[in-house]
Amino acid sequence: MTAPSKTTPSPHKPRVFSGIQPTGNLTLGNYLGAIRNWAPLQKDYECIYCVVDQHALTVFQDPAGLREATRQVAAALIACGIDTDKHILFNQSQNPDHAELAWYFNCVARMGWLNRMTQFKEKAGSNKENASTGLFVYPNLMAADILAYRATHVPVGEDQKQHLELARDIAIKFNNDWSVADFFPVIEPLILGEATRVMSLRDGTKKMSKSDPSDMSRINLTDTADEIAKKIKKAKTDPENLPTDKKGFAGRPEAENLVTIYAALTHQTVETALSEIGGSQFGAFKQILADAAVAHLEPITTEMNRLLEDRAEIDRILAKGGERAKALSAPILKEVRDTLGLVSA
Ligand code: AQP
Repeated sequence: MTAPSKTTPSPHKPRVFSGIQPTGNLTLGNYLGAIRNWAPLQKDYECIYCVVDQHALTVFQDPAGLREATRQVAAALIACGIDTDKHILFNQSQNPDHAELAWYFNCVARMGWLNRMTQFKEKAGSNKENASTGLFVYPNLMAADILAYRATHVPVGEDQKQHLELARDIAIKFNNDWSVADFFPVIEPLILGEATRVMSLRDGTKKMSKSDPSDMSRINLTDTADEIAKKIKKAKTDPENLPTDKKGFAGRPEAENLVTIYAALTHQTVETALSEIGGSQFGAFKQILADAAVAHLEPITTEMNRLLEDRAEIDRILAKGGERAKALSAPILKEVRDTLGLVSA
């Protein structure tokens, strides 16, 4: 977890916001890096969780596939313990305040800031000219998602840290440019757990991603026990046995990734996991890892599938969440318009 800010206490009520894109099957990376940490935060914070379907549109989405993925992600979040009565779960497009605030932030953020975003470079690849402009300004919409609610804490995986720093810069510049100290809070990222950056099963130097063309690169929350076991069995490794301490991971990204996943799934640190499995051959370890992954994920998959039997109920939950989200953001957006000098009723 990143260290809490030592600056003056924020006048804003602690509020959690986080989002996830419905761009395919959720992966073990999404789960260990983000979703698993979301439910426990409900005890101490008011939480707003969002299926960010407008972010997904930054690359082409088949409409039927997008609708289905949105419901699947919502079902996964409920199966992972999000309480939709006490907290808010909705899909982004149900609250147009995000898109409106994102436009204002397009006018606050600087080209140089966005040009530095590594995720854009990775996703646009070598053909930047052909990337959508939405993909370029994605971090501004992400800042708007959070700041439309004046959320103070954002639980994410390591890969989103740079975008959150940009959201902080946008909040600070807005507050300074319009001389409205503390109008937007300075956001704290919450990067929690042992596996903050889960890597591909095929390449330990590449992030596990739901949009990776190879399904063998990731474990999906919808995978069956047999699929999980097969993917782990085929995961890339090296010829050595597992090291007995963390220093032994140098130059062995695949070994580090698999052990980190095992530690996270069994709720222990990498060091304690190594005291159990250090020195083992990959074949034996992979069997232990597959058993741990199946034991952990099977109840979630079963509950997700049960929830998906009633898609109309999922749609109702998302719509109700959207209404509650709008009720929170509407007065903040009104203040934003007034601050900017936009005439409104
Ligand atoms: N490999 C990962 N390890 C740890 N955390 C991860 N997250 C994503 N991948 C990993 C975290 O999951 C949350 C939701 O991510 P997202 O769907 O908004 O977008 P993303 O980060 O771009 O995730 P993907 O899976 O790679 O999606 P695609 O393929 O569509 O781009 C975030 O908190 C993220 O940090």
